[in-house]
Amino acid sequence: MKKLTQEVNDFLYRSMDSHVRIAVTGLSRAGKTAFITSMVNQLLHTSTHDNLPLLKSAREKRIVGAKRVPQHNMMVPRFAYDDAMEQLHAHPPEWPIPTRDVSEIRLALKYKPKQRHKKILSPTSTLHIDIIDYPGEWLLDLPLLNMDFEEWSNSQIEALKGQRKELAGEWLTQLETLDLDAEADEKKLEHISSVYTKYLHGCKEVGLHWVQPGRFVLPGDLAGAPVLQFFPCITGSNSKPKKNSNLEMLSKRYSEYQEKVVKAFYKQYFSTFDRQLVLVDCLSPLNASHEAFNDMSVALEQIMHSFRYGRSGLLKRLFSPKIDKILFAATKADHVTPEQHSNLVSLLQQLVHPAWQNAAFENIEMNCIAMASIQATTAGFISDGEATIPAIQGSTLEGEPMTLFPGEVPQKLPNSDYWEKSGFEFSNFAPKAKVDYAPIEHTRMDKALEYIIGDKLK
Ligand SMILES: Nc1nc2c(ncn2[C@@H]2O[C@H](COP(=O)(O)OP(=O)(O)OP(=O)(O)O)[C@@H](O)[C@H]2O)c(=O)[nH]1
Ligand SMILES: [Mg+2]
Repeated sequence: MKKLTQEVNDFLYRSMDSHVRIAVTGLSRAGKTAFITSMVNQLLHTSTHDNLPLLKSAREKRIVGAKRVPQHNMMVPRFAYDDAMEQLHAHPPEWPIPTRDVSEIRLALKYKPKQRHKKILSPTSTLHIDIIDYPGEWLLDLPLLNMDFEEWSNSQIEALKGQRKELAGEWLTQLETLDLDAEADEKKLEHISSVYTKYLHGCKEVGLHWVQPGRFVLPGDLAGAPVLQFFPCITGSNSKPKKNSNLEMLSKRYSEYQEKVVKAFYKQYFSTFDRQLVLVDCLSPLNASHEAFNDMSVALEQIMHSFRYGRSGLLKRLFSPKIDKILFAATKADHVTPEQHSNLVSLLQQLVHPAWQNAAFENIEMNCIAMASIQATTAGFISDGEATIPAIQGSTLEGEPMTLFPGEVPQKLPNSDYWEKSGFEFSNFAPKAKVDYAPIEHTRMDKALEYIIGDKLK
C-alpha cells in the first residue's frame, strides 16, 4: 500500500511538472560527486544566503527553502552528503572520496510560483529533485550495448598502441597461451581476466580513460563473480565458437555482462531522466599527455553516442520520461585563470561536437559552460615589478600555500605541438576551508542550476 501511495505521488508530481530527475554524467574523476555535493549544499542555503544570484527564482527571493527527503528507490543507498561535508570541513579540507557504488538523493525545493495555474492550487509549490551518483567507470560500459563480443574484442585489440600496448604486454602473452577452441578452462579464464584487469588499472594510472568493461576496475558487489571474468581476444572472423570451448564461455559471459550488468543499470537509472548534465574535466588530460587527451575524447564520444535523445511530449514525460535539456560543463574551472574560461568553453564545445549535432537534431536544448562546483582557488594577479600576469592561489593537499599561472587553455583541440611547446600545469589544490554555516564557494553553479531547473521554478 505504501509503495502504491509513493507511486501515485510520483505520478502526481510528474504530471504537475513538480518532479525532475537529473542525470549527472561524466567519466571517472570528472567532478560528479563534487557537483552533487555542491548542488545540495547551495540549495539548502539559498533561503538564507545570496549564494545563487544567477538562479532567477533565488534572485527574486521566491525560494522558500529546501530539504532532503526520503528517496523513491529504497534499495539504493542514500548519497553520502554528510560524509562529503565532513571531508570538506576537515583540517586541512579534503575532497570527497571516489565513488564506489551507486547512490541517490532526493531534494524538496519549496518556492513561490509565478505561474497562475500553480498559484491557484497553493501560494507555494514544491519541486522534487532526484539525483543519482555512481562511479564514472560504469558509464564506460554503455557503448558495449551496441557491440557483440567480436566487435568489442576487435575495438580493444585495435586500440593497443603507444602506452596501451606497453601496458598490455603481460595480458597479450597470456592470451597467446590460450587455445580458444579447447574445452573451457574456468581457472585459466579467471587468471587471464585478472591479468586483463591489471592492464585496465594500469591504463587508469597513467591517465587513460577508455577502460572497458568499467566494472572490472570497480566491481562493487560483483567482485569475483564469473560474469566479470572475460577479456577481449582475437576471434578470427566468421568462426562460430565450438560448443563448450573457451571462446564460447568468454562470449557467453560477455552477453551476460551486457544483459545483467550494463542493461540493468542503464534501464534502472538512465532511462528515466529528464535532464542531463555532462561533466567533463578537460584540464587533467591536458596536463597528462596528448595520448590521455585523445583517449578521453574517444571515451566521451563513445558515451555520448550511446545516449538516445528524444523530445519529451507531455504523455511521453508521464510514462517514459526523455531528456529534453542537456548542459555540458567543463569542471574545475578554478584551476585556470578567469580569462581562460572562454577558451575552456570552446574546447569543450569541440570535444562534444558530434553529440551536440545529434541532440540539436532532436530539438533538445543545450548549453556549454565552464564552472567549479567546489572552489579551491582565488584568482588574482602577480607582478614582478614590470609585468603583471594573472594567477591563481590556493593550498596544496598538504595545506601549503601555492600561487601559479597554470598555462593557457587551447581554444581548439590541440595537436602534439601543444604538449611539446607549452603544456599545462595542473596541480591539485585542496578545497577552500569551509566557513561554518556558509554555503560552499563556487563558480557558476547558479548558472548551471538556472539552466537545469530554472524553468521548473516558475
Ligand atoms: N579545484 C577543483 N577541483 C575539483 C572540483 N570538482 C572536483 N575536483 C577535483 O576532482 C576530483 C574528482 O572529483 P569527484 O567529484 O570525486 O569526481 P567523480 O566524477 O565523482 O569521480 P568518480 O566518483 O571517481 O567517478 C576531486 O577529488 C577534486 O580533486 C572543483 O570544482 N574544483
Ligand atoms: Mg564520484
